[in-house]
Amino acid sequence: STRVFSGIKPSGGLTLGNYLGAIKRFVDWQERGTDCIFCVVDLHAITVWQEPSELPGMTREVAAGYLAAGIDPEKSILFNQSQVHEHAELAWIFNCVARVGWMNRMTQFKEKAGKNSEKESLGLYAYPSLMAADILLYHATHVPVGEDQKQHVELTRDIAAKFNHDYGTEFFPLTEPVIDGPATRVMNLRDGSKKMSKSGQSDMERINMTDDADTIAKKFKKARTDPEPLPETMEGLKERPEARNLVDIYASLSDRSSAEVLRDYAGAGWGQFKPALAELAVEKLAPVAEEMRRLMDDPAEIDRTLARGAERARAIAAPILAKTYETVGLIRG
Ligand code: AQP
Repeated sequence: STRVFSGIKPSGGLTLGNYLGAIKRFVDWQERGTDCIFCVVDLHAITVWQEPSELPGMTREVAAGYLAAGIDPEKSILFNQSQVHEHAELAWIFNCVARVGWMNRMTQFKEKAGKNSEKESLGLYAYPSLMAADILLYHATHVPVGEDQKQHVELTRDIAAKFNHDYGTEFFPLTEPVIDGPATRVMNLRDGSKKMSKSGQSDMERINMTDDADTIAKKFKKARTDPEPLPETMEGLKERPEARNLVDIYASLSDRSSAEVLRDYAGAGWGQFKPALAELAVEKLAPVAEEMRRLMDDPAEIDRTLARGAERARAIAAPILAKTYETVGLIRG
């Protein structure tokens, strides 16, 4: 049967990319009645340095983002990864299944590490193996993610297949990445060749879910574009990454396709389109941001929600880890 798992790293404030590429789609899965597990993947966040005094606040902000956008902790399981120690344990088993050569092909590591990869943490390198554990610990069948995570979900399939093959079992499912909708790769507002990231250098590159109306308007106004007006068809957006990005964002926020948005705005200049986009973004994000602030005013309540979710998660995870250990031949007293 279908089970969805996905996660978000508390490595900074949530962006419009996380919202459109991930959270908004998670809510759709939940509303379709699917069995869903959503995680704040704090063990992933510490693959790069996180200030210990700031990490709890960022973890709560991601939890608040999920809740404010419509994840219902009664319908879905919502928790933070480090409270279910089975994630780290299964990741170790997968470190022994995955091959070094597989990790070497991961483009996200190459992008994050740049030329000086010797100075990166071993955790950053092994990140996809922990991600495979996150997913397979629940025998998840579908993982909705943004385009940037596709390669990692494919690696999860490779790890599952090799485990199954090596141990002569069909224990782990071959999970499907689900990458759909018009905003699977929201781009940086100042450089249409890079994706919008929480940890990108300048705040002007991204829309944060908690930005106020003036900030959102200012960021879209200053967003880089070309001088041409909007074309009539999608064909006309080819080779225009910045224009394409803003149209895709508009489409995703309004639950329409990019082609439909172009039908309304064909021939419009940026002086017309950008304010309309800012207004739409404020209309959609302001209520979510307000609810996030309300939730973050009561950190103890967020912590209780995460702890309850962790208990429910562990009830699924513990027997799957126990069976894995037994399969591998590890004695359990
Ligand atoms: N720009 C994006 N467009 C669409 N989807 C995106 N996602 C992230 N950025 C975009 C999706 O959000 C989910 C959570 O991502 P993550 O927090 O686990 O890690 P990430 O992909 O590395 O996100 P960031 O924002 O770029 O974080 P930093 O800067 O810390 O590395 C995933 O489903 C992801 O695809």
